[in-house]
Amino acid sequence: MLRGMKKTTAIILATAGITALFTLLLFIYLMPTLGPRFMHGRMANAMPAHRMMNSAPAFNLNTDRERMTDNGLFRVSFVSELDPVAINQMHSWTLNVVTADGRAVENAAITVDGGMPQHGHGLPTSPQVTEYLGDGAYRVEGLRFQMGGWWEVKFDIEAEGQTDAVTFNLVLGG
Ligand SMILES: [Cu+2]
Repeated sequence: MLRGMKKTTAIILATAGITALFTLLLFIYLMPTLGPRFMHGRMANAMPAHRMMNSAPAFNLNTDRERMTDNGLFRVSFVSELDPVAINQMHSWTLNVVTADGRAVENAAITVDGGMPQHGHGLPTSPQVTEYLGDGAYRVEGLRFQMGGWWEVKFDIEAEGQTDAVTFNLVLGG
């Protein structure tokens, strides 16, 4: 009876130990994926690994400020009122939209989206195109980036009965 209980206890302890070990290993394994999503606010300036990820994307990003839209309909460029773009400052961009052959795109309906792909969060503000300035130029207000690292800013552009999108990459310090 006593020996039986000891054996049961030993089995329970062994099972608990192995479970704990596997949970720990799984946690360590998933940390690079889950960490930034749940803890990046606190970790942003504390963890060297996170800072490294922020400042040096592991692959070459296209950070051109003039790009073709995904389906090649429009050529889009932007000029930031705040240049170089710095964190924690609300500012505006001027977006220029022309057709593939260089003709100004008038009165397009443009929406703005974006975020940090490595952190799984979007923009902290809701930037809007507030004014058509003429000659294919649009005023984008309300841009702000709250931390350094890789940001995407996406524009959906609807004009002349067609829709296309363009994504700009920014790598911000800080
Ligand atoms: Cu972030």
